[in-house]
Amino acid sequence: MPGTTKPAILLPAPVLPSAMEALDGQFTVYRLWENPAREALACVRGMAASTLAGPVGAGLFDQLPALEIVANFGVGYDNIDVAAAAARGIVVTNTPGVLDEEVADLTLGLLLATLRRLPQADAFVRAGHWEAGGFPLSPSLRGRQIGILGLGGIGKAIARRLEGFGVDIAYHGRTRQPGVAYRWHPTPVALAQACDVLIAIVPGGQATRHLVDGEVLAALGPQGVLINVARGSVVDEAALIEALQRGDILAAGLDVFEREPHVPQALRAMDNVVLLPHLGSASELTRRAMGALMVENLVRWFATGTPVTPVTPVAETPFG
Ligand code: NAP
Ligand code: 8YV
Repeated sequence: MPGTTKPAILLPAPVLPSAMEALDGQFTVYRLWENPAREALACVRGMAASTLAGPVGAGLFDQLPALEIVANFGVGYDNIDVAAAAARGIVVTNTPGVLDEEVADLTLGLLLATLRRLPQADAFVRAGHWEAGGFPLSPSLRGRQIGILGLGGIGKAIARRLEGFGVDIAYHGRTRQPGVAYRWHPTPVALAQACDVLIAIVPGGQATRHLVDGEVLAALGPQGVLINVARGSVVDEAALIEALQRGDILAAGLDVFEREPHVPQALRAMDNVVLLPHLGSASELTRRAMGALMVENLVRWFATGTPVTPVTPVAETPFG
């Protein structure tokens, strides 16, 4: 909503220093961890959220009667109850696009690391085992059929890279996309049946919870590799552990987990998985770009009433 005084915003948790600096320059910033007074919260009109800061929903909205906008640090916004926000006329924004290439780079790195067993090979050299003999031959990317579960901004950036690797690409989304040459499969199971690498890059939330379940993993088959760079909630982690233990699939590369930062001991003990601590967008360059877009959404909202990248409709008459 346009205004002349410095709007008050709330930070539930610390953000990137560059974003913090920008926010401090533009707004009166209340830091939740410094326990601001209830009267201060009553005048909060904006909020900077992130998956790292915990869920944002009705409970918090009830304490912030003047809230107009929640600007998320991240393209995924399953940390925010968008229905509760919309019901109150609160706009939610995210950071799409600026991280597509970075997350796609990481995904290809994770795929190759998983197939060619790069972390295991690194550990082998460090442990001095090379002196005693060569590292065992690995599985290969050659000749594989890749299934992308969620051919959105990031999925397409992954597919562009995979084209350069000369592998077959197919995808599943709720609808077949016009003008896309890759083969579409109507269900995750059908995609998994047609592929031996499945890359999950759909949004998180209830609609995609356990989209990759035991049935999908069984369909992927004993040479199958699962790469999850979406959200932990998208994969049934217990079913995945069983599938890996039974040899229903060959290996997995996981950037995200159901209860981050907790990673089940069963996964940590396995030799056929590569585990990353949610690194998809985590380069200095890309995190700065995400922070700048998050701040720009807040700035534009308060200056013009039109944020840059809203995920919920902007109300005609903003709340507050
Ligand atoms: P996007 O452009 O919105 O693309 C999402 C894709 O998922 C769309 O193609 C959509 O196709 C498909 N989809 C949505 N709901 C689906 C459902 N219920 N079943 C099947 N397909 C569904 O999003 P994006 O920018 O590519 O990001 C995707 C997600 O990646 C984010 O939401 C986030 O959770 C995750 N992510 C992870 C990291 C990381 O660090 N690991 C970094 C960035 C993003 P249809 O609409 O046709 O179904
Ligand atoms: C970040 C992400 O890890 O954009 C997303 O959806 O998962 C990642 O880029 C996350 O946003 C950090 O809060």
